[in-house]
Amino acid sequence: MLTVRFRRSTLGRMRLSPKLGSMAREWTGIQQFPLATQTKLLELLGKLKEKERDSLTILVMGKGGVGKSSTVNSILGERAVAVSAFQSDVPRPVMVSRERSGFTLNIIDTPGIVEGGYVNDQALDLIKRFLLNKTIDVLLYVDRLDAYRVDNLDRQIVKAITESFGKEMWHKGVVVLTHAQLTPPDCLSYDEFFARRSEALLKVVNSGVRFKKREIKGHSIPVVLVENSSRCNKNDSDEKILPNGTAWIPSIVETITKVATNESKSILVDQKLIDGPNANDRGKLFIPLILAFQYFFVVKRVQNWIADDIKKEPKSPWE
Ligand SMILES: Nc1nc2c(ncn2[C@@H]2O[C@H](COP(=O)(O)OP(=O)(O)OP(=O)(O)O)[C@@H](O)[C@H]2O)c(=O)[nH]1
Ligand SMILES: [Mg+2]
Repeated sequence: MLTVRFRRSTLGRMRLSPKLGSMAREWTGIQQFPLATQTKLLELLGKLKEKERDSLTILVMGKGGVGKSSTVNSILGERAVAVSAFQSDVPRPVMVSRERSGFTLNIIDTPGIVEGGYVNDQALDLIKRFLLNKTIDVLLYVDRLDAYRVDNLDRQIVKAITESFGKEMWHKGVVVLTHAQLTPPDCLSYDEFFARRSEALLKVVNSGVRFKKREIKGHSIPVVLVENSSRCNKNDSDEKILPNGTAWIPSIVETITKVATNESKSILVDQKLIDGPNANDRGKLFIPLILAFQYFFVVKRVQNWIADDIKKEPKSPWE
């Protein structure tokens, strides 16, 4: 493995990640977690290494302000990316790389692709260019748990992600719901509320991706809960827990490792993928149809008119 060491005082301990050619700082944030969480995370990293995975690249996408950057920071255990309650000034993607015992974790945080009720094509283009030639192992599609409605805009975002990176990206997808420390409305139990919110959102995701029923049955997208607030409740081991008692950091990391190692291939974002399927051949499928249309509606009609004209023409006396 290519290893470049720098003086700790200036850059911290960094390694050159061979896959992405980027610098990875030592993942010190992991030590900020309570011991129980650290143990579970190291166990999961061990499982990945058993499967000969020495790196993971996670792409984080979603609407503006839903908690994408906060989730990145929570998983890393440090304030690696900027969090803001208000729209950031220079929205651009950022990749954070951390290294731990030969394992590199890359997380790509992106700006919200929906602002003011529209899918922001400029933000999407920027993300596409940033991802060029990177391989994505997991897509975290982030939204909030404490939203009671889904609408066409949700479908539009999913459609935009699918059009940019292909349907297969969703086989590497995890739906993440932030603001998970809530008291459900209408006397619903927490688990009931979570189930209903996930069902509604997954329905929109599946229709935005245009998954067929068979595809949904064979491969449902997992939904995980996140509470980024520092006021998140904790268990006896000091781990941040959800209202249903689950320690959510080990839980989201476990889901991420499962999806990263599922039967679907990771997604290489190359120019061909960005241009869309057969960009040059687009429309070729319609050529026979257009020719048939021309034959029956143009050529045939003109021929009939000529035949009619010939019939109508007064016969010459010498015929
Ligand atoms: N209570 C609570 N607040 C959260 C949670 N996640 C994020 N926030 C807050 O929501 C605001 C937006 O969070 P960000 O993490 O910056 O959201 P983002 O999706 O990265 O936003 P953009 O990058 O601007 O699209 C901040 O004020 C966060 O503190 C959460 O799980 N619970
Ligand atoms: Mg952000």
